[in-house]
Amino acid sequence: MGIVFTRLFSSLFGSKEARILVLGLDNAGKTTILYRLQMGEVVSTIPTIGFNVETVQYNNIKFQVWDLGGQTSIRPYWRCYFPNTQAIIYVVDSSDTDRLVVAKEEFHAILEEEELKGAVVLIFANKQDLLGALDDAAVTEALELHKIRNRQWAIFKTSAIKGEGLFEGLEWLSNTLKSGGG
Ligand SMILES: Nc1nc2c(ncn2[C@@H]2O[C@H](COP(=O)(O)OP(=O)(O)OP(=O)(O)O)[C@@H](O)[C@H]2O)c(=O)[nH]1
Ligand SMILES: [Mg+2]
Repeated sequence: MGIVFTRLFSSLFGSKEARILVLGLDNAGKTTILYRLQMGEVVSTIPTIGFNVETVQYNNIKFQVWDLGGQTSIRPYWRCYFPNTQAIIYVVDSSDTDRLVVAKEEFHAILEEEELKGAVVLIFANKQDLLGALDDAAVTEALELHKIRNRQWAIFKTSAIKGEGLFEGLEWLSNTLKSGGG
């Protein structure tokens, strides 16, 4: 009843809510991205043990953004957050070429998850400001994004430090979610 009412209310007033998970290996820049989106500032971060959650309003969508810790030992807990997720933002450190294989494996494991079947996927090729960072085409190749089936996805080059590319990604996400994806 509560949910039905909320949906009706949202559709009348044109605003929508979306639950977004931000995933990726440790040090990818997830927490930096969350606070850049939420406050428009670079905050100094420490590795996340557990999660941060903030609301980001954009384009008439209220994004509830869950930023989960990416260390190897805490990745198994990601799945506790999977139910009712409309979108995944998968963050890659584009300069960490040694770990792109691990990033790819974790990414494809996420895509296999039954509970995330309907979620749209936005990939951020982050840390573009660093020398030697791979561009979006190279990250697409490394993550084998061409293997994605039956799902809406997009990749954007970002620098959380410079604040570049993040809102372009949110723009895509809001348009995709409005048109029924997720
Ligand atoms: N140069 C550069 N550094 C970045 C960028 N984004 C994040 N960082 C830095 O990368 C480090 C890790 O960033 P976090 O946001 O804490 O990474 P995380 O993905 O949340 O890591 P976990 O919480 O351990 O999963 C910090 O020193 C950030 O300042 C970026 O776009 N460019
Ligand atoms: Mg973090």
